[in-house]
Amino acid sequence: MTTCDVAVIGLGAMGSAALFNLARQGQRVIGIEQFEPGHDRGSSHGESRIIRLSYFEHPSYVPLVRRALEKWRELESLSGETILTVTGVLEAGYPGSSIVSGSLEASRQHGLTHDVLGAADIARRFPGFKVPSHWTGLFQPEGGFLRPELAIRSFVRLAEKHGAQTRMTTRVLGIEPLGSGIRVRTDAGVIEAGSVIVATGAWIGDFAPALKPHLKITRQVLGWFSPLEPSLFTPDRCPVFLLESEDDACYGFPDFAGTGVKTASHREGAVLAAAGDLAQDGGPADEAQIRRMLKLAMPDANGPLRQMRACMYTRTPDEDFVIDLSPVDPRIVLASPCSGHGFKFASVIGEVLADLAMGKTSASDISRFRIHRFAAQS
Ligand code: PYC
Repeated sequence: MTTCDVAVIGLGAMGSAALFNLARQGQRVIGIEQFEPGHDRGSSHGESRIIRLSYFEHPSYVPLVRRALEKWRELESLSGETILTVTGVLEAGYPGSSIVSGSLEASRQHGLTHDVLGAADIARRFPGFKVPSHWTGLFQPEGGFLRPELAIRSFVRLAEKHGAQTRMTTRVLGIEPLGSGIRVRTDAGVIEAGSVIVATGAWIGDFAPALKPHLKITRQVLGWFSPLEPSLFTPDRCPVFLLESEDDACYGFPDFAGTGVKTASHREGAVLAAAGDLAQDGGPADEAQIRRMLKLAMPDANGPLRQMRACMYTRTPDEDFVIDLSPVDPRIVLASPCSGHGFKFASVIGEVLADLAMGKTSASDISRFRIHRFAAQS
């Protein structure tokens, strides 16, 4: 049997970052991943993820995202890779848009740089956007996009450089608290760890049965479109965007890689019974739904479809994250149901998880993400 200080189950966004943070602090750490780092069967694939500071979901996320930004810059400097591209983020919507009002509130509370824009201002400043005349918007210059697959592979590579062991294409069959540690049974042998981080994304219910009834796994389809006017959608002219109409909320990215403008709905997709049910089966109904927002607000991006990809959100009832010690055993740290907006925080969540697994209190405020908030619903 192999022993270690910490075993990290799941080397996606959060797990790979935790592995790196533990290894660089000299912990004997083993990372276990059922596929390969940067795989396309979970929640962190598809070329790009948003980072934004004026956080419409709640102003209390702002300090966390500030720290995440610092940690992404650190990853870039240690890995020599370009992980973060600052394009600014444009949010626009109908008069009742909670994206625009929430973002404005977060900006004001935290003194973040932002511009409030009307529909005509938006068209002047970002000519790829022709939003309905009654919409308003907000531009935050500090946001942009991250490269998820590259980030995950960089974390794993740096962790291995610091001595982390990894077990790829290895399935965890069960975790069992013992007096001496936590036993992790895999299809390639048994590991005994002082503590365990479970960062398995949509698979977390398999390891935390009490959490499972509170989670919903949804299928979300991303589409890439060749713009009709390509010059309007390069990263220097087209920021990352979130758009909210009366019946949909979409997000997307400029064409930064010659692969097209990528966009998707943030609204709840079809519910999957299990994470393993995700298939790459985007079809005409998905395409039609994505195109509705392009037609409404970005007609010059509404060109030929290049590709569609499906990924998963693991949603909590309040759409906040779960980052906490397991109620079963405090040597088990649970993380990662991130309700579709978690990737940007992976760099700081990795730091938080490493602290929790080493029995420390995190310097970041994670009180919003406690498991006991679901107790009333049990
Ligand atoms: O992570 O900011 C985000 C996001 C917004 C919509 C989908 N993901």
